[in-house]
Amino acid sequence: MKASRHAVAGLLLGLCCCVVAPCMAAKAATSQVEIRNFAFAPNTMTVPVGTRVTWTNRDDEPHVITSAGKQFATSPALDTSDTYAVTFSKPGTYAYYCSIHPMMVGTIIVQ
Ligand SMILES: [Cu+2]
Repeated sequence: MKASRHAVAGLLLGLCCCVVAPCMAAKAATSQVEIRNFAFAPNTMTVPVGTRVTWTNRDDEPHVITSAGKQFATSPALDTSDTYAVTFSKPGTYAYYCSIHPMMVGTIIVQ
């Protein structure tokens, strides 16, 4: 009985490794930027290549994520609690701003 229990436990562990590990390996890194009080937080962020960055608008005003160098597509106007995500697959420095409030600027450094 004891041996078979171990066998079952081993089987379950084996299953977990097979099922979970590839899933985790395939999952890209993610990072969050909050838009709060007319500012991006964090204002400058360094992430590894392949990271999916998600902006979330915590203000009551709409904001638009616009790439300063047209390196990624402009977001739609984000209402409160709306999100916009960009996956950065090439190294570089990605400056962006809010096209409604151009004094709102931020930078994603991908390396
Ligand atoms: Cu704005």
